Amino acid sequence: MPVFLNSSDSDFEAGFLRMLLAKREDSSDVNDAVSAIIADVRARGDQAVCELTARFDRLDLTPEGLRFSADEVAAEVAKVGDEDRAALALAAERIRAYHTRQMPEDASWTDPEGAMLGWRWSAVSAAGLYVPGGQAAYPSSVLMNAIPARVAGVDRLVICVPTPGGVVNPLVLLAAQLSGVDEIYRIGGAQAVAAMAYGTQTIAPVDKITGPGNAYVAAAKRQVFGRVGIDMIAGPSEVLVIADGQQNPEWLAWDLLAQAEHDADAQSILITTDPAMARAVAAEVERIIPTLDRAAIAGASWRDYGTVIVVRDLAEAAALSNRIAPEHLELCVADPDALAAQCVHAGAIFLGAHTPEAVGDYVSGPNHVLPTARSARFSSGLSVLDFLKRTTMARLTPGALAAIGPAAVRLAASEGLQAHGSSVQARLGILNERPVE
Ligand code: HSO
Ligand code: ZN
Repeated sequence: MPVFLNSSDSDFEAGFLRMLLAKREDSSDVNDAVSAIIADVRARGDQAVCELTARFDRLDLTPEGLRFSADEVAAEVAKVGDEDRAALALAAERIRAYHTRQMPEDASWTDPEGAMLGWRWSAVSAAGLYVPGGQAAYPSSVLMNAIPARVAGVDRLVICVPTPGGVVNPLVLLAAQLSGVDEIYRIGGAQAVAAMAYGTQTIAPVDKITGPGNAYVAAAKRQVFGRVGIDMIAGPSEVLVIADGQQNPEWLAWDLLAQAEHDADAQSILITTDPAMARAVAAEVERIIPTLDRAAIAGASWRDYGTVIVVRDLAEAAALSNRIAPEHLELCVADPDALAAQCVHAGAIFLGAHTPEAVGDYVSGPNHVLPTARSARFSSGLSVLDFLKRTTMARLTPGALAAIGPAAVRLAASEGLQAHGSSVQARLGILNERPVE
């Protein structure tokens, strides 16, 4: 049974906290197995990667066969029908347009002392994208990871996708092609993460690794962090739908189930000001579940983590939403803009009854890699910024050095760092011999 709460009940806070703090992921400890795999790939390179791929993916590869050749990619991509191709192309175009707008600007200015100051953005040189195999291989996620990297200006973009038993998803390869990926390797698991982080004889190392994966991939990303950058470690997906009494209950039920069908650990929450709406949506959810292809998954998610909360007004809904800090927030109310202004901790907000979250998963343009497990309190979804870094810049004129240098000399003395002081003082001494312009 999903949880039903009413904010007017005296035990509401206890029930809400139980829901909020429930742990949805059993964190299986795979750290030791993963460090052994990483050590093996570091020591033996391609040979280790090939052996691990034979063991875990039942696929015998030679080092030369690790990478998809251009002909192999072309042959797979040719299997994609026109409608799928057009849909993926539309998605790619919209995601590219959105992320292009995200590019930050360099800055520089001259302050009153004459110091030119600023910063400059530049892309990481090489990025590696992990794509899960099998059922979790989402072509849309390839676009969502690869396009921001390309837009940011990454020179070399690599994908690793396991192909258990040799089975490939042609749409994944098409998505890679549409995003401008340079190299695609048919490897997965911790061994793929290790190969991208440390490099092998045939796979050059990258600087940043992004993308979702199972417990082994997540543990491997954590372990190679520092050697390379990583994006977030994503947990099970969540949606919070806030609705007034004027919504179509069936639409809202579909929205809740769109999240639930991802994963038995996914969580769908409805907050509404109208008790009748709460009952109607819950009834629709129960009616639809048995009809779903993924009835078992969606049913388990709804049963274990589904939550329906009735509140007195939308201000209360916003306050609860800020405590939940949902990955996805749908505002199905008459004035979504006014409500959005109050909802400050959310990965992505979907405004109004005609903006289902599913449209954001694919084609609206913003990224669908978003902070889960309440991490929207302090972090954001994937963006071009994840593939950029900022270098600060300063250039002083002699006059500027004369104006601010003495304070540096003073601070260097107080920290007992003689050469620091002298490197400034030496310049100031020469300046003092002739008038500063
Ligand atoms: N809702 C998922 C992303 C996704 N949905 C991919 C469908 N395909 C996490 O934001
Ligand atoms: Zn989704």
